[in-house]
Order: sequence, then structure tokens, then C-alpha cells
Amino acid sequence: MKATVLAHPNIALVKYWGKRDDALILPHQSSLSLTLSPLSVTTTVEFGVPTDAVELNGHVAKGSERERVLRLLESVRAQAGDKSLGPAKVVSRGDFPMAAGLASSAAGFAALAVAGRAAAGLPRDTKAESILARLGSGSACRSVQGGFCEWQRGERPDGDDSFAVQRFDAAHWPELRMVVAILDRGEKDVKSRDGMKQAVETSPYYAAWVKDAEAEVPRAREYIARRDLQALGEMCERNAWRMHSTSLAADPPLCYLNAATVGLIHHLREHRKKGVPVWFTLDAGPNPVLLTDAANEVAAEALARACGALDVIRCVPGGDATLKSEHLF
Ligand code: 2P0
Repeated sequence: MKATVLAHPNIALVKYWGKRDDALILPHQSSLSLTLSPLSVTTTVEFGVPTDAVELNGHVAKGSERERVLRLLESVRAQAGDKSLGPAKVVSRGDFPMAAGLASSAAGFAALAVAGRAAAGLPRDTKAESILARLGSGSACRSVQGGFCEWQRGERPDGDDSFAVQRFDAAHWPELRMVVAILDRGEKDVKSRDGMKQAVETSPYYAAWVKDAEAEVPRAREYIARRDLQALGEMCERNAWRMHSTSLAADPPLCYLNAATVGLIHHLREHRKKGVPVWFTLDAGPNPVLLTDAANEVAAEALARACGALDVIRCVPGGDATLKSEHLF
């Protein structure tokens, strides 16, 4: 009745941006991401306790945060076909700064889904775990497995075909590096969930975004298969720019970049002209993530620091969400 799981966050190389179903978290388009090590979230779930209790990073979760966790566990009960599992206690801890702009929710809900099923006595099943994680947060469905994962948008209204599959494991491309440049530690004004909704509802470019992103996924897969850093890097930038262009065209406009973000991007282009293989991607916040290889990660970190990075986190391809024998309580 008790299980603990460690999961890593992921960074999308082809972004997920917009839902066709808000309740089931079904996307308009497929996306593809890389799981990031050494960053991780560890979560312990125990059923059969006296009352529901949720503790996230040392604080008692309240309101919608608590509801999202408990709702996911309700789905675990349904999957287990056993309403007698009783109330649940959840304790979750991340080992990276939440302000990094890396969705800690992705690792958190992936760990919760895998731990929840295990605590309910269900066997490991990456499809069921990915669907469950998706109900907590879309990008979480891509953190159940390591390496390069593709979230297939699916067609079904019940979402049973909308989950992530691993295309390549972490060992496929061990020299790949992602360098997170923390330029701003502040909370963003518009959360991803609200931002993507605004883009879907008001951006005149939204339909073009969907068509283009869907077409990039098989290309990204091909570049990863042949470990082509330049082709993947160029695609990553293109896809990030298109996500942000769609959002800039929303009404009211969404601008996640700040002056330091733009400064770093210009600097990075200069570096590339001088032969340093480094590209960027950017989620719904001001902190770019630089894509490079092991031979150039020190140069990428120096570039980020020269552009005012307050902190830099160097990441490598990460592994699957895994069960741990040591519990958090
Ligand atoms: C992604 N992002 O593919 C994209 C790129 C941000 C920009 O997934 O509403 O926390 O919980 O499904 O997954 C962040 O949004 O949103 C995200 P919900 P989520 O990684």
C-alpha cells in the first residue's frame, strides 16, 4: 500500500502548446522531449491512512494543487477497481530550483502516477502510467520513461490513445547536453496552462502552429536517430520561435521572453558563427535551455554566465521513472 518513485523532468524539443480537451488534458498536436538527469522529483504514496494528506516540497498542499493530486489518485483507484484503498498520504520532494522554469510538475506527476499505481498493487505499465500522469499535467506523460519520448496526440475523445512512448533511451546519445540558463528566478505572469489556452482561443496563427509542430515530430525523430546535433538544434530553435510567435500573436499578447533572453539568443548566434555548436529552446518563461554536446558544455555555460545567468544547470539524458526502496515517510 506504499511506494516511492523517482522521476526526472523533461524538456520539449517539439513543444506541446494547446489542448483540445481541457479536462482530460488532450493536446492538439504531438510533442517530443528529452528526459533530464540529474534533476529529479521523489514521491511517496501510501493508501489506507486515516485522512488524505498532501505535502509538496515541505509545505501542505492546498486548493487546486491538492485537488490535482487527489484527482489523479482517484483515477488510480478506478484503475485498480478498488474503492477500498482508503485515503492517501503523499509526500513529494524535488531536488532542483522550482524557479528554473523547468516544469517540476512534469517530474512530480510522473512520479505520482507511477508511485500511485505501485502503491495500489498494480503492475508496471508505461502506457497506463503515462495516461495517468497526463491527467495531472500534460508534459508529465513524457517523464514516465527516460531518453527521448514522443507524446502522440491521439484521436479518441476518451484520451486512451494519447500517451508518450519512448523512441530512444538515454544511452542512445550520451554526449548530448542541455544547459539550463537561469536568467530570472521570478514567477511568470501567465502560467503555461492559461497561456496555451489564450493562444488556442485568440491567436490567428494557432492552426498553422499545430500543423507545423505535428510535421516536426517525425523530422526530430530522424535527427535524433542519426545523432545530428545541428539539424536537431536548428529544429529546436525553429519550433521554440514558432510556439512563441503564436503566443505573441494572441490577444492579449503573451511575451515570455525578457531582455536578457533576447540578449543571450543574440550572443549564442555570434558563438555559433565562430563554430561553437550551441542552440536554444525556450518554454513558457524567460530561461533558455541550451542544446550542445559534452565537448562544448563548458563553453555553453560560460556563454550563459556572460549573459547574466544567475545560475546554470548542466543536464544529460535521463532514465526512466524508477521505484525506490527508501520511502520519504
Ligand atoms: C512542453 N510546456 O511541451 C510545453 C512547452 C511549456 C512550453 O508542457 O496544463 O505544465 O498541466 O498540461 O504540461 C507546460 O505545460 O501544462 C508545458 P498542463 P504543462 O513542455
